[in-house]
Order: sequence, then structure tokens, then C-alpha cells
Amino acid sequence: MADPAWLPWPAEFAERYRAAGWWRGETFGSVLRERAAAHPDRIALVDPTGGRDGGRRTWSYGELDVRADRMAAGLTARGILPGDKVVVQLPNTAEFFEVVFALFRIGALPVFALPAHRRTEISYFCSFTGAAAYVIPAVHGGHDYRELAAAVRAEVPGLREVFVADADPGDFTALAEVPLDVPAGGLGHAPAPHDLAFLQLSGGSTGVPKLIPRTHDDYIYSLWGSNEICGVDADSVYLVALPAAHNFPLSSPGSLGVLYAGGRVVLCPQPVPDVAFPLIESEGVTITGLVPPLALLWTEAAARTDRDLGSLEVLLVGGAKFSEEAARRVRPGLGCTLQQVFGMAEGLVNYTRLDDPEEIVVTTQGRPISPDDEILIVDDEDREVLPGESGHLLTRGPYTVRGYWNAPEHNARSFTADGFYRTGDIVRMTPTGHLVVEGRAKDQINRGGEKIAAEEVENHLLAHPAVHDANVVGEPDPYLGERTCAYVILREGAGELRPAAVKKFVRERGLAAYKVPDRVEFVSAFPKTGVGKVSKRDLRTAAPADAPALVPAPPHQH
Ligand code: OOB
Repeated sequence: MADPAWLPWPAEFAERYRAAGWWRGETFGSVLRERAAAHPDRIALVDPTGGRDGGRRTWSYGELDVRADRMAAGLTARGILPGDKVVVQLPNTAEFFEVVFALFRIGALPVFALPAHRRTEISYFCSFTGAAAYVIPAVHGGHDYRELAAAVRAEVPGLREVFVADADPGDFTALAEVPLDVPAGGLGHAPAPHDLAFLQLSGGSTGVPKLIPRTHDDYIYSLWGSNEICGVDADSVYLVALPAAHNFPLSSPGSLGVLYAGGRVVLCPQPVPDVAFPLIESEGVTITGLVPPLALLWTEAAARTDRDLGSLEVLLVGGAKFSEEAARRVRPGLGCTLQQVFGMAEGLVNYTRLDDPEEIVVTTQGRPISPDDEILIVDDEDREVLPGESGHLLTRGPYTVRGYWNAPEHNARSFTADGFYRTGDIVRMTPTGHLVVEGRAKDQINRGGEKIAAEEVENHLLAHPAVHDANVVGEPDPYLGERTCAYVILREGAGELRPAAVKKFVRERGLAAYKVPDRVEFVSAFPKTGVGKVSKRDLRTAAPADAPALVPAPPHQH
């Protein structure tokens, strides 16, 4: 069923990708069915804290398959139909997979929210997609999602159902009450391989996040393509350390890649060494993926741990630039092979290969999955740069989308007329064909892998009655790589305002905590470019103490 808000690949490209064998004509629902038939008793999921007594729980492929069917039947009975959108905000628990595979079976589209998202983001996802339902934990990480759901419900009356993956659902429906026997004759509809499977979130550089429409065909290609490159097979044990819904731990090769291969997925409730290392030891984890700050933390902690990490063969690091020095420490520290991964939820994923020389592994961000990934590196006028020079990365290919969901204006800016995605990344290509990420042209802060659109935070700052103008930029941080600094000009006569009050204001607007500026600096003017626009580049390089371009604010404003 074609979604009118989605731009599919032009027919000649779709035919080419099918003929090349990249698109195999499978759906997530059919893949799970086949794996369950082939090896019903093999363990698919290990949820170390998900049991009734808070202990370890495992689901075999057969059990996951039956659960997905029953959940699909129950959701259908509650009016979730093919093409409906369902915002899924679940932590790293087995229920995440039960719900998501049930939606895949129905042909309803999960919209993948992160546990960190709050009222503003979730209300936007629900209203923008016209979501039929929203799925939450009761409490996670000290946050009560039922309160969040109540606030979202009040803002988005069209949201019909809230399901709570917990015994104590409050005013909503417990997920455990949903499953039903599948009616004779099945669910009545099975999605086609070229149909949309879900909407993924974009890191974004605009005022509101954009949604990325992915099909069964294209996403499944990125899974098995990743599996081949990362050596994932039925013996692989993948630890989901990052939030399960993020594209990296979901598909590079991630939980879905490992399930495709018939391997085992272990869910890690928190990505810290104290939680992850015992799981690596007890579950025999062979592969996992981390953002650079966590990779650093793990490498340091490995030197002091009593845990045996010997089963770990591959550590994937990506989401943000991994420094060469840190990359060099991975093998000696953790005793495993490093693979750098430079990917994006819009599609293109690059990996260093397992047999690449060490120098390439520590100094590049890899090369694309597919021979059909087209890479262009261009200057500001879209002309290709000379080989080895750096420029804007544009890409097109069998698992890179042709447009955001329901966003024609953004699409005109983010995609070229012939369908290349403008990644916003500045890269160069080495003679070996590997990409090195040199910087970013998009107005985004990459805070240790978490993406923050400057404009989104600026809009919230501008809503403060005392704020005249605001600019948000990234500044170097030794641990996160980058952190956010908000430069704020106060209104004349606004009186006193402290940085902490500005942060509190942003938090109370209902934004994810990682978007709250790390630092707030009051100024009386912004540095300008030659043509009189605010120069974010000068703001970025303006260290607080020696900022010649910045006129210090009058003392009463500090
Ligand atoms: C991953 O996906 P997103 O959508 O959260 O973010 C994509 C952006 C890229 O355009 C780039 O700016 C940055 O994140 N990025 C990297 C990087 N990996 C991602 N920048 C430098 N070095 C890297 N290794 O972040 C994502 C998706 C799939 C796999 C891995 C990461």
C-alpha cells in the first residue's frame, strides 16, 4: 500500500536494485516466520532483567514469532490497521521486539522514538504522523512515561490508544492484555516487500525533526549487507547497548541484522561497563556497537575489570567521529577488532572492513555497504571536487531514501533534483575508497552521537520572554566530542537571568534532556559574516574568555 506522503525510488532504480539481488522481496514478518520455522528453539532474545521476578528471560525464535502474531491480532482487534502509525518509545526490553514485529506483520508503521524524548517531541511525532497509538514503559530511568502519555494525550486528541508495557498501566491499557489468538484466515493483510516498514527519526538540522520512511526491501538489504561485512552469522551474540530504536543498534548490523542471521540478541539496560561487562561475560557476547564516548569509557574500564571479555570479537564505533588516538586504544584495551561505522538513518552506511589494515581502521570511517551506493563529493556549487579533496557528501543508492516523509519543502533542500541525499557531512575519499569525515555543513550539534538541531533549540530559547535573540552552536568537549553552547542576547530591561534559569526553561518546554544547552553565555551582539549574517563559525571558535568578536554583555545581564 503506497503512502501518499512518501517518495519511492523511481521504477528504473527499483528494477535495477531487484535485478542486482539487493532487494530480495522479503518482509520483516516473513523473515521472522522463516527463521522460526527453521530453528524454533534457538534463542532469539535475552532480556536480563525482564523476567517476572526481575531476572533473566529468554525468548526463542518460535516464541517471538507466536508472540508477534498474537500481538498483531490483538492490536488489529483494537483498530490498528495497515498503514497506521504507532509511536513506539520502549527501552531495551523484549517487548520492543514483540511490538515492532507485530506492527510489521500488520503493516502498521512503528515511529521510532527514543526513551529520552519528552512531551514536545512525542506530541509532535503523534500529531504530525496522525498516530493511532503510542507504546510506552510505565517507568524507566526514573521517568514516569504514563505522565508523559497523559500530557501527550491532552495535546493530541487524535491519539486513540496508549499501551503500557508493564503490569501497572495507570489510566491506559497494559500491553499484556492486548494479545489474542490469530483468527482463522490470518490477519487479512500482509505488507509487500516494497511497502513502508517504519518511520525512523532524522538527527535533523531544522526546527522540527524529520521522519525517514524505510521499506522492508531497502532496510533488509542494509541488514544482510552489514552482516556480510561484520561477520555476523547464526553464532553471533549481539549486545544492544545503545537505545534499541536508534538506527545504529537496530541495523548496523544491530539487533535486526543478527535476528536476520538467526543469531542471538542480548538487551543491555544501560550502556555502562558495570552493567555491560557482566553481560558480555555471562552471555558470551561476540559483537556490539557504541558511540565514541562510550567506547572510550569501556576501553578505560576494561583495564580494571575482573570480567572476562574474551568472547567479544568486534566493537563497532560510530554515530560521531572517533578520534584516531581513541581508535588505536580499542584493540589493546578490549582485545577485539574495531570497525568504524559512519552511517545515517536516511540510509548510507560505511564500515571499515574486518581485513582492512590497522592504519585504515583507525584513520577512516569506512566505505559503503553496496557497490550500488553512489557517492559524490562536491563543492558549494555542487561541482565534484578533485580526488582526495574534501567536500559535501551526496549519496544515492539501494537503501538511501529519496525524501523525508511528508516534507516537500525540506526535500527540495535536502535532496538534489536527481535524488541524491545531501548528508550535510564534509568528507574526503582516500585512494583506497574509504571516507574520512572532516566536518559538517549542517546546522547540527553532534553531542557524543546524539544529534541536536540548533534551530530547534533556538526556537525554544526565543520563546522566553526575556530573550531577544539566540544562537546555539557546538563547542569542543573532551568526552562528548562536542557539547552545546547557547549564546543569548537578552531584551533591553529584561532584568536578571541566570544560565540555570535558561536551561530550566528549555527543559520545562518538554524537550529531551540532551537538547538542553550545556552552557549558556549572555552576549550583547553576535559576530557577523561579511554579508551581515550571524557567523556561527566565529561563535563556535569563540572561546568564552577570549572572544574578541563578542561584545561582552553589560554586567546586569549576567
Ligand atoms: C547515525 O545515524 P544518525 O541518523 O543519528 O546520524 C547521522 C549523522 C551523519 O550524517 C554524521 O553527521 C554523523 O551522524 N555520523 C558520524 C559518524 N557516524 C555518524 N560522523 C563522524 N563519524 C562517524 N563514524 O549516527 C548512525 C546510523 C547508522 C550507523 C551508525 C551511525
